Amino acid sequence: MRFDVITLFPSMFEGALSESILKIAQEKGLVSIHLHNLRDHTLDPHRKVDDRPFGGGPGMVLAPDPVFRAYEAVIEEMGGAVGVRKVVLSPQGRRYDQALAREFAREKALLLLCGHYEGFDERIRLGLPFEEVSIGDYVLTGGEIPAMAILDSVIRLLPGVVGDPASLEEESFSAGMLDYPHYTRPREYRGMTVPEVLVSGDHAKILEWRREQALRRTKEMRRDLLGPEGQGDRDTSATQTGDRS
Ligand code: 9D3
Repeated sequence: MRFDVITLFPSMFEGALSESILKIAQEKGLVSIHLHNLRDHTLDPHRKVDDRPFGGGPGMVLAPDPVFRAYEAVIEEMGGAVGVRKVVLSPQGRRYDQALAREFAREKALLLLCGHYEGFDERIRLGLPFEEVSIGDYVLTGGEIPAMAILDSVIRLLPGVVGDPASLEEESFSAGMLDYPHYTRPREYRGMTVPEVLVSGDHAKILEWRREQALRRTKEMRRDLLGPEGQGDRDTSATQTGDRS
């Protein structure tokens, strides 16, 4: 899959892309990631990309011309707009979630546009075919970190990227639930012991325990994930958090 990112800060991506899974996915040739500096698409001799808002007010607005030019140049480099999902990172956007990550992972290519200002000139929204996506209701300084979150979550879903396909399978099986508790050696640590069932060798029992623990945690921390059916009776006695052995 091909990923293109238009940003004022391409170097913000370099660390994230040169480590771990994202690095290996590129080395394996499963993905290619192309960073484009918005400033390279200005005609202005001062390479200016923003300006003061008409009507007054705080902050600067991303001007339309650099964005239209960058969009046209990048789409041309990508061999045309067909099969390219075009996403602008914006606080006003549709909330990003795992379902949207799976949707993006089915595309041939993804073009991400990052802003780093109070806002985009409205003509960008009106004249270019981007869908707006937000990663949640908190204020960041720009779209770069959201774009990295999208790159990471989409790339790990691509076939061959995550070493053991069983982990993706287990993930889709347990979708909409929090994870069960994990333990590794030693069997006792600072007075806290590993639950007996996990070392029992009884795989049916282990499966049952994990399912029950995942449900308990989900009810405790994220009732919303269980949907309207899970909203009913609220059992507060089940709290296990912080308990020792
Ligand atoms: C005062 C109005 N603010 C909108 C909520 C202005 C504003 C704040 C932050 C305008 C741009 C930004 C920069 N943020 C993003 O570009 C952004 C973002 C975010 O801040 N949170 C979650 N997802 C995203 S996607 C892009």
